[in-house]
Amino acid sequence: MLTPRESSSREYLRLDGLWRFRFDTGAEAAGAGTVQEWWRAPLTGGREMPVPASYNDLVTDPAEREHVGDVWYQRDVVVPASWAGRRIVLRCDAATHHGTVWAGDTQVADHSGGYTPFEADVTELARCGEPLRVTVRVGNELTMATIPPGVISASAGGQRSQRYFHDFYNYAGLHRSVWLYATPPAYIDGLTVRTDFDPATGAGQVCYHVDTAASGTATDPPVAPASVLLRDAAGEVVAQAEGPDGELAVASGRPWQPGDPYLYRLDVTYGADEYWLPVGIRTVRVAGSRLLLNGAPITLRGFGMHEDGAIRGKGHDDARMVRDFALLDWIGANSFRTSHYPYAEEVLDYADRRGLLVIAEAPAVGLHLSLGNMGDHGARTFTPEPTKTAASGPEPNGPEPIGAGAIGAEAAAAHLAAIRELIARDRNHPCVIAWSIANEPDTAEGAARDYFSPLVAAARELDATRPVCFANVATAPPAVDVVTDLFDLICVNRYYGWYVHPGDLKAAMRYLEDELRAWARYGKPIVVTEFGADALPGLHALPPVVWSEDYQVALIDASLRVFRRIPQVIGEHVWNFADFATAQAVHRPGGNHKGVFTRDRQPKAAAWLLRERWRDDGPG
Ligand code: BDP
Repeated sequence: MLTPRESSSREYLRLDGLWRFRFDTGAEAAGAGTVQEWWRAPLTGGREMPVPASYNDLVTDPAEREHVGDVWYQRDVVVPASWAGRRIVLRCDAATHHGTVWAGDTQVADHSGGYTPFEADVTELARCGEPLRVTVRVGNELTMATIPPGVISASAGGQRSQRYFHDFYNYAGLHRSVWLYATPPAYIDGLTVRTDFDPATGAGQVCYHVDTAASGTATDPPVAPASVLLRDAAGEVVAQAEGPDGELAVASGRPWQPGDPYLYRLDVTYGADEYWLPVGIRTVRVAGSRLLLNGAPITLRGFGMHEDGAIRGKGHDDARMVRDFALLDWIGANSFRTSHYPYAEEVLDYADRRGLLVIAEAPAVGLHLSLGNMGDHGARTFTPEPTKTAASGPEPNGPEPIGAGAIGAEAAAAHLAAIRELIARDRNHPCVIAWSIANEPDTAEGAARDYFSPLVAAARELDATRPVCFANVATAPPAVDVVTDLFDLICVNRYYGWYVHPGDLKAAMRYLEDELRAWARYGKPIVVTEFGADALPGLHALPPVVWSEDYQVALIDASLRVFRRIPQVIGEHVWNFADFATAQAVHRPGGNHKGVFTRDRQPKAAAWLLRERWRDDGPG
C-alpha cells in the first residue's frame, strides 16, 4: 500500500472537511446503526463533524465526549468523470480504533488499529461523473483483545464506560485524511528501499523492490517490468535500473543526516503508472554501546511527544505540526519518539525533510496491568490466569476489574499486526532510525519473554536494517527485567525525583545514576526515553517544590548531569514535548503537565534550560 501522491498518472481527492455525523447510542449489542444499516441512506440528525479531528472535544455533552461505541461519518463525493477507465481507491489514513467503510451500499473495508491506514479498491462501485456515498463507522472500544488494551463496563442504567491503562486521553474519530484516488488499472502497488553508505569512500547505494499489480479492469497489463530513475535534489538522474528489484550505485553520495537532510527522489515507472518516493541515503547501526548514523556516533536529544492539541484532539493538523517542528528546531532537539503510536505520515515526511531522527513506536501501550494509578494491584499481564484476590480487588463501585487471562493470544495477534502495519508504512523513511515495539510493558513478569520473543523476531524479519527497542518501565530494573537481551537498544523511562523521591533530587539522582550504571553493563546504547516532572505553567517556587516550573527545571538539569557522566547513555528524551490531555483523574489537573511547552505550544522555564544545553552541544 502506497501513500497517495500526485504524479502524471495519479490523482487524488482529499476528503477533508465537514462530514455528516451521528453517535450510535442504540442499546443493540451490534449498535443501532449496524442493525438499521445506516450506510444505505443519508445519515439523519443534522450533525456534522470535521475530518480530520477527534470528535470528543467538539461536543458539549459529557456523555457524548465519553461515548463508548460506534460513531458514523458520511459524505458524498463526485467521482471525477475524467477517472473513467482507471482504478479507483478509497483510503482512510486513521480511524481510531476500528473503521468499517461502505462505498454506496457495499462494505469495502474493515480495519482494527487506530493509527495505520487501510484502503479498498472501489473501481466497480464508483461511477465516474456521479456522486458516491462514503460511510465510515468508527468504533473506539478498547478490550483485552485490542492494542492498546482496555476494559469496558456498564452501569445499572446501561451507561458504558471505558477503562484503559495508558496515560493519554482515548480520543476517537477520523484522525487523518480520507482519500479517493485514481491510478492506471495496472499499477505500482508497493515500494521498498534500503540504503547503504560508505563514509570512507562516499559510495552510496539504494536497493529497491517494486511490487506491481493489475486490477480487474486492466485489459492490457504492461509487458515491460518496472523501471526506476534516481534523481538528485536538482533533478539530475544519478542512477537508473530496470526490473522489480535492483541496486542503484551513487558514486559520491550525499548522505542524509540532521543538519543536512539531503533527499534524492526515486521515480518509478510501470506501464502507464508513475510513482515517486523521497529517498535519504543513510545507515543506522549499533556498535557496542554506540549508535552510529552513517558510521559516526550520534547522541539523541529531544522528546517523547503526542499528537494532541486543544479542540482537534488527535486530529492531524499541519499548522500544529509546523509549530512543533519550529519549536524542536528552536530548542536544539535532533530527535523524538512517536510515543505511543504511529504518527500521521505527514509528520514522518516532514521529519525526513527537516532532518529529525525518529524512534517510531507501535501503539502497544498499557501492557502493564498492575501499574500505578491505572492498573489493579496484583494483576498479571502476560500470565493467562486470574490473579486478583479479594483483598486486592477494587472498592465497591470502583472500576471494572481486569478479567482473567489478561493479555493473551488475541492481543498478541493484534500487536503483531500493529508492528507489521507500522513497519510496512514507515520503512522507507530515512528519519526512522529505530522501531519501538512497546511502551512500558510488564517485563518483570516471566511470561513477557515468550510474549515478546516472536514480536522481536517479526520486527527484525520485516526490517533487518534498523535497531529494535521498547521503552522499559520503572518496575522492571535490570535485576528483574526478562527481555532486554532480545533488543538492540536499551530505552528506559525513569521518574526519579517525581514518582520516586519527589522533592528530594539528591536522593533521586543517586538512584538514577546507580540504575543507569547497572544498565550500562549490558554494553548496549542507552536512551532515556522518558524523564521529567509535571509543572503547572506560571507556578513558581523557591526553593523549588513539585509542580512548579522551577522544580521541573531543577529535575531536568540534574538528570542531564547524571546522563553525561555515563558514556553508554547516548540519548535523552524529556517527557513530554508539550502538555497533553489524559483521562479524567484527580492527579491530572487538566491533563498531564510534564510538557516543556504548554498545550498551546509556548515555552515553560525548562524549555529555555534545554535550549541552552542542547544548542551548546551543536548538531548531531
Ligand atoms: C510513563 C508513560 C507515559 C506517561 C508518563 C507520566 O510512558 O505515557 O504519560 O509515565 O506518568 O509511565 O507522565
